[in-house]
Amino acid sequence: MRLTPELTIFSVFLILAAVAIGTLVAIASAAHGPAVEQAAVQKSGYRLRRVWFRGLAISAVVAFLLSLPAFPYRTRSQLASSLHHPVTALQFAFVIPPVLPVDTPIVLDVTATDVNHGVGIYDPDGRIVAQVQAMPGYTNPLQLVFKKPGQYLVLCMEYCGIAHHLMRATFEVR
Ligand SMILES: [Cu+2]
Repeated sequence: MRLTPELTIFSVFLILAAVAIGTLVAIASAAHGPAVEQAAVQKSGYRLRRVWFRGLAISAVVAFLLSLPAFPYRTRSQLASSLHHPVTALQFAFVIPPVLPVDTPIVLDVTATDVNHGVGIYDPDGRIVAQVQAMPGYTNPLQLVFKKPGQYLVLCMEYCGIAHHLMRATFEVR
């Protein structure tokens, strides 16, 4: 069996769910015996709360700093130096360049001429790689790097009228 991202996420979910259920069962089974006065547990409870809060705050800051280099948006200057390609959505078609470059940062300037549409881009394996809304009177810049060469599919992602389901286009990445 191949370890897909979906399978990895599902495995992590199962492990976390098992830990959460185990914790709740442990708390429930330890909660027997006579009730105690609040004053008897207040000090240790407050200390536990303080430690827990500081631990969470430090973990959040560390996770933020570690994940910052993977931030998917490029800087304004990189955006300006990328090659821009116009994409127009209309009832019921897409006007999109027939060929786009592989392994190259590009920007698709997405707009619509009539009503709102959605632009969903699928790679040759049928996986969605990008999704953006196409709105009349507004240009939505979509930054992309196509990793795989081949035939890509574009589907409308927002119900836009009677022939919405026919609204599709293809382009080649090479
Ligand atoms: Cu549509």
